[in-house]
Amino acid sequence: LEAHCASLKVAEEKAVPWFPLHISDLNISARHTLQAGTDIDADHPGFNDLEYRARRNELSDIAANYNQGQPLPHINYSDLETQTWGAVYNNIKDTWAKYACDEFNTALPMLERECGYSPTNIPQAQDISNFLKSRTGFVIHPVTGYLSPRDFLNGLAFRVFFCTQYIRHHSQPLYTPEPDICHELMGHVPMFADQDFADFSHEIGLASLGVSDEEIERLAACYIFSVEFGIYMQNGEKKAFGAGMLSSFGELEYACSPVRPAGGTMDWPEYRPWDPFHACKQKYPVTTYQPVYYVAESLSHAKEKMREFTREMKKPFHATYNPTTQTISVDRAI
Ligand code: HBI
Ligand code: FE
Repeated sequence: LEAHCASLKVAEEKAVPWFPLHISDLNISARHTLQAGTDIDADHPGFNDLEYRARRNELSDIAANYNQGQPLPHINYSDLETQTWGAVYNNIKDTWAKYACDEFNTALPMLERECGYSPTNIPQAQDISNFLKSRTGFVIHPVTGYLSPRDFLNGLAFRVFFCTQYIRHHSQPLYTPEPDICHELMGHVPMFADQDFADFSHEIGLASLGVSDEEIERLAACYIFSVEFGIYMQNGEKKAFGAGMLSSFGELEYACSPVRPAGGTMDWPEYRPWDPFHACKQKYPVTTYQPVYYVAESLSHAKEKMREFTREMKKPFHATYNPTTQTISVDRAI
């Protein structure tokens, strides 16, 4: 611990931004929430619902008291919460069969079998974490809400997925202004069960440690156009691997359908070949469908391209992760 504190002190003196060195440091990252579950805005569908807000506070407290390595808190979801989950699940499941990538559709039946994924049950974080750990080494750490891009990406370096536990408001089951359990469990979790995807995410995480705010911004854009909105070509057809689409029936159809819905007014988005050097500068809206998607050739191709990008980033050091000791090592004094 002393050595750890000393190196952090040196890091501060040389103006390398703070970053976690041991997995337990993620307790600090997790508590840096930008938007805690408790401070939802006036335009949030649950803003005037006191019962909903009390529930959010309750789940926030549970996440805020969690420490890395402890058993994950079991949440007793109410019937209303489970119905909201079911509305999202039933709305999207047929579209997964059509437009989700193979890796997603391979993981889904395993999650149904081993973790209780179904329209009538919200799966528990501990079951998912055990499952992912055995497949790709990823584990779940509960958070109260949206983290800064830096804190969020830093977690990936330890193969930790910061995951919210609350659910969107029941009045608008197909809409959420923030990440919620439907987005995390339906969008992200199945992809973390794939080795190439897990390695891809880990790569972004390692590249995020100790870099400047400008580099974080570039990396976060790459993350958005891959982990959140990535597409790749599978046998000549567009398939989604991004969680933003995999948890939204509307955007999944919009981004991957080979035709526009009859009589609809939807324009085509623009499709560009996956190139992190380009995607890192691309702006993205947060409240509408994406006007631009980057399309990779495969997950391993997406990963190779990402590696070229992270190799050329301005980094204070090269970081590696030792899963046995759960520590980060850097290749020179900082
Ligand atoms: N925080 N809790 C949480 N969940 C996310 O999915 C998330 C985040 N912070 C940033 C983020 N995602 C990304 O959009 C990038 O900015 C890294
Ligand atoms: Fe997400």
